[in-house]
Amino acid sequence: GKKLKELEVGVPIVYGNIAFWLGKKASEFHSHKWTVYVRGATNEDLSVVVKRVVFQLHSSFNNPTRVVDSPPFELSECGWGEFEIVLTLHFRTDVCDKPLHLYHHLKLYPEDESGPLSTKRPVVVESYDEIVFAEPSEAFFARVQNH
Ligand code: SLL
Repeated sequence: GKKLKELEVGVPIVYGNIAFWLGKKASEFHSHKWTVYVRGATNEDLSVVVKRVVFQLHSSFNNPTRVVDSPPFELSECGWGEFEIVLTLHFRTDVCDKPLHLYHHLKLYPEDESGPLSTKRPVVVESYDEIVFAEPSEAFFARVQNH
């Protein structure tokens, strides 16, 4: 399709994790419940650009490659350890053919200064970024404008 050569579209995103310690319900291998996610930084609907997010987990999980095909683009699990998660964003056909890899270090354990462990105070770690699409297709540009 036709491209709009002079333009670019920037999509602000936030990605990261929230983790709760399970307290009395904690067991050796399931001490925390966590969710890893990517979303629009000001809560815009990411499905305007993203069609699929693949979360690559540590090999100690069953089926460590998790595919999410609709928003919210997030994944929840129980575990005990921290590791790097690769989030691969696949874009809608008229947006971009090339997938984008984001790297997030899952954090479960709070820093020492933050006081005693609590099931009520989650650990949250987030990164902000902007995905910039140069020379957007007309169809894509029309869609973001109408959104
Ligand atoms: C570590 N390098 O040694 C890391 C690996 C792996 C965490 C952490 C699996 C949970 C389950 C899980 O939490 N793996 O077995 O269901 O700290």
